[in-house]
Amino acid sequence: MSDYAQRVLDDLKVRYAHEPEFIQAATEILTTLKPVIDKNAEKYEAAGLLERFVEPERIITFRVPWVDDAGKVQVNRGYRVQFNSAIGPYKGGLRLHPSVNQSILKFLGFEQILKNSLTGLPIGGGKGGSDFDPKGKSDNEVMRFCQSFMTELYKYIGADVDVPAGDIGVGAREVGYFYGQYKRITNLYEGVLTGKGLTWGGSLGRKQATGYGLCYLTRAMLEANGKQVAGKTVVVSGSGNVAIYAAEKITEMGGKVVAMSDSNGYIHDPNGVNLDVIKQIKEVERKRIKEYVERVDGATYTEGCRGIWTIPCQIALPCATQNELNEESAKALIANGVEAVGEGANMPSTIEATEAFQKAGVLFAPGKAANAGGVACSALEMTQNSMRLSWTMEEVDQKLQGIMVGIFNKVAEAAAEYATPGDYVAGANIAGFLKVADAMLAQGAV
Ligand code: NDP
Ligand code: 2IT
Repeated sequence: MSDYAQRVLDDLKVRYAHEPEFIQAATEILTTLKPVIDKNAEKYEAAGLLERFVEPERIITFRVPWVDDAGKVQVNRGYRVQFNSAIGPYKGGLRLHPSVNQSILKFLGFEQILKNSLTGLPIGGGKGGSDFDPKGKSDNEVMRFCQSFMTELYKYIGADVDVPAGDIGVGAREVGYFYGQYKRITNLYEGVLTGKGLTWGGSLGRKQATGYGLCYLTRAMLEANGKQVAGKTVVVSGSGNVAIYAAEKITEMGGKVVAMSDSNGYIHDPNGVNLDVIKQIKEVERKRIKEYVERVDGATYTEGCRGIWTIPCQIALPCATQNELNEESAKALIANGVEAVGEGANMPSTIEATEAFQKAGVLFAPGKAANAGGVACSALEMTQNSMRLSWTMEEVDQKLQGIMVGIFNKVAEAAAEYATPGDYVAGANIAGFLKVADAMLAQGAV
């Protein structure tokens, strides 16, 4: 690694030793940026560019009190990490999951800066959320939590300031409650959130965009390497928003999805997963994936998530959460002949797993490139809100396909120019970084 990047990373590791996910993301990013940092070391160092790049512009943390159905007051912690606004207003999702803390939101916000840059659209990087667990809560409890969360967050966001969206635990229902409360407090009907419902400013295609985009990019990667999706066996982890629409599109492309999971376990259906059943269980009934085997003959359920990676497949699409795929899982996939990995989740592969894939010659599309379709479509929603019109599904999908293929090309070119051809991890970090670095330098020491 360049001396400059190494020093910044060493310093970061001491200062934020208690933030392992953030350090993991920063280590991967700073290590792979070496060629561009070496090339511009003097200029970057004089401008304190990396020291600024790794430090969020602002972190807001706040108390979220809400009343449960029994009349008791509960308290959660709320956060918004406004990481970088060099190329546009802060943009990124809100996560509701008991594991949420500052380290996880800083890693997600940091990744988001580069991801948003790769889309080619004018959006900066941010992320937020709370350690609130929506599981097992009534609709009214979720609404009261969301209203309380927004009663604090509204002060810091706006259509041209910071535009949150969904992530784990936040879908159309939660975005609706957030939006209603924002509008009520500010009296503004503006595109302050994306992933809105179709009757109140949402974009067609946003629900599908992350999963579909993942498949468009994975297909582009396969084709650039003389391979194809059709006829391949596919394993998709997770069964949430990203996983469901990744499974839908990859099936449409001729792949056969044989396994999906949730945080309790995974189902294996050698006949090909029936997505209508998955959607009914997960989107409509909000139940556990093990229900699937009660409804579909020939499928089996196994407790625990990691075992899903022992199922033979040629395409693996991890779409659940960070670090869900470790070195042991990577080795199992490689031994079973995996050809391509497309990360639908953010940082689902550990650094060791990523290295194992790359060493074995597996085509590997990192999350910040592969799952950028969601935020790209969010930016299209922002555009439609500003123009006060809505595009058709076909228009949005066309644009999404163009953006994903464009991202793959940018990433492949940056890999070939600065790193190693086919190293899409380095390519994504470098291509994303150069645009942000340029903007930061032009805007002075801010
Ligand atoms: P959802 O909440 O819709 O689904 C999450 C899925 O992952 C569920 O199946 C969930 O299982 C599983 N999961 C969550 N946490 C864990 C865990 N700790 N261990 C095992 N499984 C877990 O979220 P999304 O589909 O929106 O998000 C999935 C991933 O994609 C995340 O990494 C997110 O950051 C990323 N992403 C999302 C985008 C979007 O537009 N929504 C855009 C880009 C990336 P269970 O139901 O049991 O909790
Ligand atoms: O990780 C992500 O890119 C998202 N959760 C989507 C963010 C967005 O603003 O649409």
